[in-house]
Amino acid sequence: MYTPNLAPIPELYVSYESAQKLKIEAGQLISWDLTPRQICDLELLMNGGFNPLKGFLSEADYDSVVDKMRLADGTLWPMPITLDVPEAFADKLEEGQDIALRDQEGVILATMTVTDRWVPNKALEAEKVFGADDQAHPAVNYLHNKAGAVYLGGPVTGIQQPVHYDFKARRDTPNELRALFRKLGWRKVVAFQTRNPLHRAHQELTFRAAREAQANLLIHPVVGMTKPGDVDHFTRVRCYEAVLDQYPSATTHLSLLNLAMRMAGPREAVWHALIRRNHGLTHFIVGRDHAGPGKNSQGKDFYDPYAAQELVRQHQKEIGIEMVDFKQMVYVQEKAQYFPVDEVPEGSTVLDISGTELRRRLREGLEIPDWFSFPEVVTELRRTSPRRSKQGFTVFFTGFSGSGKSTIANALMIKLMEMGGRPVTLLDGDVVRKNLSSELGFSKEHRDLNIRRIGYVASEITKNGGIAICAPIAPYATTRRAVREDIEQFGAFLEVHVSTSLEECERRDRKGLYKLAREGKIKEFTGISDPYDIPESPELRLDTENVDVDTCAHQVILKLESMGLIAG
Ligand code: PPS
Repeated sequence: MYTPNLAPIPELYVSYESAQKLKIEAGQLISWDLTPRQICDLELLMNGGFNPLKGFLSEADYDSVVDKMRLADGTLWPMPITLDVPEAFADKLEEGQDIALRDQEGVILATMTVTDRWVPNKALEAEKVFGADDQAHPAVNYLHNKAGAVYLGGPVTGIQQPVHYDFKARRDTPNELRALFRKLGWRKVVAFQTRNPLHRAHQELTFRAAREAQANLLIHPVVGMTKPGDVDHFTRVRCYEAVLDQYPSATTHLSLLNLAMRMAGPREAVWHALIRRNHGLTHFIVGRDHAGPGKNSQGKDFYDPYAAQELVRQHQKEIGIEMVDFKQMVYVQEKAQYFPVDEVPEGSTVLDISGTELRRRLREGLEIPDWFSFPEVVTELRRTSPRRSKQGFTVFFTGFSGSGKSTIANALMIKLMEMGGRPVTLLDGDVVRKNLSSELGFSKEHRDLNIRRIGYVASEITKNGGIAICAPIAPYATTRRAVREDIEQFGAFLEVHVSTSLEECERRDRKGLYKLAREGKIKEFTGISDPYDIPESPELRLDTENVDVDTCAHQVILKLESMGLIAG
C-alpha cells in the first residue's frame, strides 16, 4: 500500500522558452503583488507540493473544502488555498481575465486566469477550518485582519520559482526529493515536520520513528511562515545543521519546506501528510499537538492534543502515507534516556522543559541542561536571543489627545537615557505627523497608515537592540494588535494606556482642540466625533488624574524592571 511511486509529479511550470515569452507578455497584464504567505502558497502550487491543485481554489472548491475537507470533485484537500485581495483590486478585474503574479520586488512568478471572484464568509471559514472564530488563533487573526476581503480563484501558469538567497542547497522541490530518493534507492522514507529547533527529545523521536518504520529519515522543517513568535528560520536551520552529524548520514537527509503554516491542528496534519506524499515520502510522524496554535481567548487549547493523529489515521489510506504516531517524549532521570510519556517505567522521575520555560531560560540567561538539548543548539539559540535586559523593546502609549501621553513619554525617555545602555528614540504623535506622515489626515485609513508607519520604525529600532517610545492616539485595537505582532518578533512590546478620561482631557484642553471639535470646526476628532477602542489588557494602565508626570514615568520603569527589560 505504501510502496512509493517516485515518478515525477505534475508541476505548473511552462518550459524555459515559453516562460521567457510569457514573462514579456505578462508585463502588459494587471498585476498583483503577492503577500509573503501567498508567495509560499504559490511556490508549492507550482512545484507540485499542493498537487492535485492547479491554481488558487475556485469558489466551488473553496466552499467544499471549508465544509467537508474535499475539493468539489471529492478529492481530499483540507486547507483553503486562496488568493485574497482588497476589494479595490478585485473591482478592476473581469472574470476570465489573466493577471500577473509578482513577488515583492516585482518579479513575475506566474500568471493566473481569474475564473472566480467572491466575497468569502470569513467567520464560517474560521469556524469550519480552524474550529472557532476566535482571533487568538493566528490564522483566524490573519483571516480577519490581514487577508483581503475578496478571494480570486483560477488556474496558475508557472513562470519561475520564487527566488531564495538563503540555504539554497537545502531546498528541494517535490520532484528533486523524488529524484534523490530514486537515486539513493530509498524506498521507505519517514518525514519529520518541525517549526522548532531540534532538541534531544526530537532526536530520540526521529530515531525511534525511523526504527519503527524501518525507513530512512527526512528532517523536513518549515521555513516559510510559522507561528508568530517562533525562533526565526535562519537560527533554526543553523541549529539543524549543527545536530545533523548526530544522525547516520547514509539514511538521513535535511530538506527545507517553504510552507506557510496555518496552525490548524488536525486539518493541518492531514494537509502536511498530503504535502509529504507529494514529496515522495512513505511515512509521516505526527506527535502530540501537531501544528497546535496554543490557547484560545478563554485560555483553553484549541484542539485536543491527539486530535491531529486521529484525523490523519482516518485518512492515511486515502492520502497514501503511513502515519507514525508518537506520544510526548519525556526524559527519565534514572535511565538517562527519553521515553514516550505512556512508556515511562513506573516510579521513575520524569523531566521535561516546555517551550515557554525554554524561552524564559533563554531570556533570563539561565541554565539549559545537557539532557535537554545539544550544546551547539543552545549556543546558537543564545546568540540570537540575548537575555532580555540586552534586547530592544517598544513602549507604546495610547490614549486621548491631551491625556498626557507625550509628557509622560518624554519623561520616560529622559529616565531611560539617564540609565544608559541602549539608544532611545521617541516617536511622538505630533512629531511623527510632521516628519513621517505629513500628508495624512484623520480618517480610519489614514490613522491606520500612520500607526503602521510608527510600528514599522519601532520594530526596526527594537530589532536592532534599541528602545522605541511611541505616543500616538492609536484609537483602533486591531491596528495596535498588528503593531504588537510586528514588534514582538524582535523584542518586547509594552502597551501603556494613558487612561485620562475624555472629560478631563476636554477640561484641560491644552491645545484648544476640543473646543474646536465641539464646534464642528475639527472633524473626526477622537472621543468627540471619532471612536476610541479602550485597550482591554494593556501591560500597564496609567491614571493621570491627581498623579504627577514623574510618578507615571516611574511606574513604567518599574513595569520594565518587572519584565526583566532593564536591570534592577
Ligand atoms: S492617530 O489617530 O494615532 O493617528 O493620531 P496621532 O497621530 O496621535 O495624532 C494626534 C494629534 O493630532 C492632533 N489632531 C487630532 N487628534 C485626533 N483627532 C483629530 N481629528 C485631530 N486633528 C488633529 C492632536 O493634537 C493630537 O495630538 P495629541 O498629542 O494626541 O494631543
